[in-house]
Amino acid sequence: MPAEQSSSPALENLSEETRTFPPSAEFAAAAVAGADVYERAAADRLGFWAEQARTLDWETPFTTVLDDSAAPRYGWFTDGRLNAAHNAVDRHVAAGHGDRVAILWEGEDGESRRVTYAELAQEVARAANALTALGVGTGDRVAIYLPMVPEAVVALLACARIGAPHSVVFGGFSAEALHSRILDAEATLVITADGGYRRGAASPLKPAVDDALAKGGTAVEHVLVVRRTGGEVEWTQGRDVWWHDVVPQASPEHEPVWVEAEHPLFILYTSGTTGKPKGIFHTTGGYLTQTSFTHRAVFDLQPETDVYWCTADIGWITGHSYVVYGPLLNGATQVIYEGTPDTPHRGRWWEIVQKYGVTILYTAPTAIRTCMKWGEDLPAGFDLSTLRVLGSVGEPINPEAWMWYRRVIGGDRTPIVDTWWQTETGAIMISPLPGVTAAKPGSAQVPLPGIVAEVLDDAGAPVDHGQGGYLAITEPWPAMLRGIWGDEQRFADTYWSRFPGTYFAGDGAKRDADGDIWLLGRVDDVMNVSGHRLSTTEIESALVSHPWVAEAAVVGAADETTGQAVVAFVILRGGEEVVDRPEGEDADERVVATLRAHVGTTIGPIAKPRSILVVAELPKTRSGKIMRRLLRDVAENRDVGDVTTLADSGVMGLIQQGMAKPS
Ligand code: 6R9
Repeated sequence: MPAEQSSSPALENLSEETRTFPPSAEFAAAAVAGADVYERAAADRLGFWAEQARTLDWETPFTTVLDDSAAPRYGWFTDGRLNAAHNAVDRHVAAGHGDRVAILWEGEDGESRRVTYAELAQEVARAANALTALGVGTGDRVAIYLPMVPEAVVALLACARIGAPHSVVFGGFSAEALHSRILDAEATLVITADGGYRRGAASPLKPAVDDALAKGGTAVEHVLVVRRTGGEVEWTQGRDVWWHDVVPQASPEHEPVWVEAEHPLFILYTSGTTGKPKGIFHTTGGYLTQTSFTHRAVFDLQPETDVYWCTADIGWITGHSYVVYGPLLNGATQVIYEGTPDTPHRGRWWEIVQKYGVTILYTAPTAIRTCMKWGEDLPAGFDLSTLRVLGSVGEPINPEAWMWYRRVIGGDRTPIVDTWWQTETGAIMISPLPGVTAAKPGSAQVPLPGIVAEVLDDAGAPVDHGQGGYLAITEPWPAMLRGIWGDEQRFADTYWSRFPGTYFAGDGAKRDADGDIWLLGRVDDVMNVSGHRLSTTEIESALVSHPWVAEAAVVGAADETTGQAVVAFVILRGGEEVVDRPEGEDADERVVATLRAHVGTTIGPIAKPRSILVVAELPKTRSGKIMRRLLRDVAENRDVGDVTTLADSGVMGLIQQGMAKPS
């Protein structure tokens, strides 16, 4: 098993976990996923996916299910044609559900809006016409940099409606990160807002777009700006256009552009093991098939009665698949909340659950652990009795957090689905099914029907029960990534070379005595902070880009709340050429504050290290490789293990003394 896994939070409880929670008879009897679903999928896997695909509307029905002639660039439902926005919205209006509420939007400042499917259909059609008028054609890329407002959903669907792949950039990313993503995707339009509300204040977004475009080199012709906060914005005549000046005026009639199933739907950038983020790209037919099926089956969705709430931002894959596409494809009613959980008070989420009668809640372990820290009195002050299914995503959920979630939020009655998947997989892959699976705290348990996953040893052989190894997906699946935008070789190298012909996810995993799968965290240099993927290399590059820094090493250290936290070790430059560096008593502290801020502006606030330690040397092997394993030991206050491979074994002593200093 990879050495990296020793610090995984899930490991500690692994051996003892024997608690299981079988579904109640009542829940099981009404469950959306019937008890025979695994059997049916196993008996005819491709037939099962074809059946799921046929729950969508196809302008041209498909006859091919899987095309593996160009593996690993697999194709699904290749000769069919469809449109994502038509399936997510218009179809429900045509079926007589136009009055059903699609979005219950809650602004952080207390403003709220309700959008029905009929209204959403009109908005999307108008926005699609407006995009076309701004020169966006089928196949052109559109960058989206928006807060969590209904227009974000409209923007994604308007792009999908005209077959223009969207590339959403999380609003917490910096101008520099936005610039590199706009360049890589060669986007011609950016959709943004003046700002959004976060932590009780208006937080501007438009200046980052202005700064990104000022860096030059982009193909952007227009910036479409939603007014949310009413804050002052700089305006570039001829380039910038207000949303409210062009969308409401556009015609609500729009014929969707029917695209081939393999037409690109979106690009979404995610951290890889090198500094350069990867543009993961997804296509239409397979992605929609699996997001709609999983959203239905994993959350036991009853569209007529459920009120669903996924707390993810649209800037992440969870927001794409389980705020935009999955729920809307299924005609669900969902809550979208703009702000932070502690504004204006720490009970805000539970107040929202009570206000809207939320029945299904999907969130991340880091949020659950934060609520645990705030205490159970807070949720106890609200009526949470409508909740009937709870979901978790983004990182391993330790059994204690799982138990707390079930007991305090779920009233000791709700099933919990711990869903494992990735930006690359597009949709949920491993998860219990509520009403079918007896849940086990801390384990994602079993591949979904139609998915084939294995835990492999170093040689690529499946491990025995009770053993650990690497998680691999051994058969293609409909929502799989189709590549890394503009870099076919990196696609092949990153995912298909560790075990030739098999998808390697980058996660360590273990099978327990029952054969259930436990996820153990990344085995590469990718950290998982509050469920967000960050690359050690990318943050190291950001630190080294500061003129005071000579060298940097970054590790993900276990953190009670955020899962992992970024801890950086830096060596400062010496010599005369270093200007403006603080000196004297608290020099290190001031250096650290400057460097943290620098990472914030280079990548985004989420990447700011929890701590930065100024050191004289870094532990290196004789071949010059930084030994991050040792730094992680230090960051996690563990005894440093074997240091014999170090070029200079005295280095660790010095670093540990530095760490012990009060900061
Ligand atoms: C959906 C999403 C993917 C990485 C993945 C893994 C970790 C996600 C998990 C989980 C344990 C779960 N991960 N879900 N680990 N249990 N239920 O988070 O996508 O941002 O691409 O991250 O997150 O390490 O490889 P993404």
